[in-house]
Amino acid sequence: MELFANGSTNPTNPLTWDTETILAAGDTYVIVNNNASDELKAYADLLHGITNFNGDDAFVLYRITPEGNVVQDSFGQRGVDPGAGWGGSGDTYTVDHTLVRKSTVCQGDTDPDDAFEPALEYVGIPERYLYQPRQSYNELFRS
Ligand SMILES: [Ca+2]
Ligand SMILES: [Ca+2]
Repeated sequence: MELFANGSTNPTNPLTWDTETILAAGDTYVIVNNNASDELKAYADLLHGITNFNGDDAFVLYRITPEGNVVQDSFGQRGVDPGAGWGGSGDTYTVDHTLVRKSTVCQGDTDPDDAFEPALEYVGIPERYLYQPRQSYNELFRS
């Protein structure tokens, strides 16, 4: 997985899992920033700096094959600085919001270089759920 910060085409903070790392169907994998609160870290499968995201950065998830890296999913538009973030105002704005893939989306965005409109593939968690106590984290991450 690679992070493309602030419109860059050069990846930073790459994350590589062990060979044959497989996510079970229906499972989730939570990556939390090293500087997050202990409460949030408690939900992490992994602590990593690839989460240095503040709204205007792109992610690309690859499957590594002998023939090269194959894009499996992406978020944002690689090489494009959207200003503060993508999606304008509203719950799917990529700044200070939690976005969850729509249940109707059954495959990844395998073109990291085309235009990105988060509302097409994501549902935004309303801002009122930010900065809530543990109960809300449970609702968001474990339900
Ligand atoms: Ca950024
Ligand atoms: Ca795309």
